[in-house]
Amino acid sequence: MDARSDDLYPTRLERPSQSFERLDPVVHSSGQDRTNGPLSETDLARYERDGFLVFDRFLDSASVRSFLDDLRAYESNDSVLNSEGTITEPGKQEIRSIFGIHEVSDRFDRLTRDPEILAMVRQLLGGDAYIHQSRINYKPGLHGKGFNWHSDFETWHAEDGMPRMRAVSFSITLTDNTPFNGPLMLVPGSHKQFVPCVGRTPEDNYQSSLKKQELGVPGDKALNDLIERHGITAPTGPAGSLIIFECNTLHGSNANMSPWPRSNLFFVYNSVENQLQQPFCGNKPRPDFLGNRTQTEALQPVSRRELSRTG
Ligand code: 6CS
Ligand code: FE
Repeated sequence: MDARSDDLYPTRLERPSQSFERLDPVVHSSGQDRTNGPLSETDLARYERDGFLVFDRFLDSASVRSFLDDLRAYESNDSVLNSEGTITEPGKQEIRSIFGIHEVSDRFDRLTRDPEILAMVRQLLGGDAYIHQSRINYKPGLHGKGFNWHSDFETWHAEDGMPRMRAVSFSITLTDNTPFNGPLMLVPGSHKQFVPCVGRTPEDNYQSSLKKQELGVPGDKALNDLIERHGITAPTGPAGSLIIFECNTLHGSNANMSPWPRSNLFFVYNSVENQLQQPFCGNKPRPDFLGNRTQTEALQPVSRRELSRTG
């Protein structure tokens, strides 16, 4: 397939290709827009350097408990269990992920429009944003499988047509993340390199990749080079912690061999100026629950009153 002239990050190639420096800024705001928000200049400089930030105890334990109660309810909710956005572990019935969770849960929808979170998003993306994708990764005890090393942007560029690196993931841990239950692992500084991946993307790749990702996984040499140079960080901490990671930061996680689940919420903000185009891999667009193309208006913060509403 000939590369498109508008494709700045060619990937899913027939043969290996050198990684190269990203063509987009990490923090897209400047001047007043950069300083005017909850993230300090130290936070922003650390995010630019590492490609992620970690804040313990972002959500209080009562809010975490409400989300966990919702999760437990979903496990016996047939319409959720039978939804296309609900992915089970390979060969098992345990839930691996529920995508589009901000459309299933009011509580979650309100969280995506939390005024403090949206103010951070404005500082990082340099303006208005919408939800590109949301999910809960359950990673149940003893049976939760891992996620191979990958850059989310590589997938969202190839399979969703996301043109530039101007998106960010917010992940909130709903269970303690320990060294034993498969915590998220990130390679600090890896966001600065785009690593083209090899392999043509089959149609409907997502029907297998969400269970076990084979494509969009960098080659061993690239992984070795990046991890030898930058190391691996696995933020562990109490439930309610917030991990903010840039769309191109290399990450993955091990299987959960402990009896304790590692359930995290993820919601991805994309700049309204970075709307999805035709997938660069040449396939038809993925469903909306993976790459939202229909509700792309700028998110407005919820009122404090609405935030405090329980239920
Ligand atoms: O394909 C995707 O969009 C999903 N896959 C992974 C492994 N991370 C990002 C996202 O949830
Ligand atoms: Fe990912």
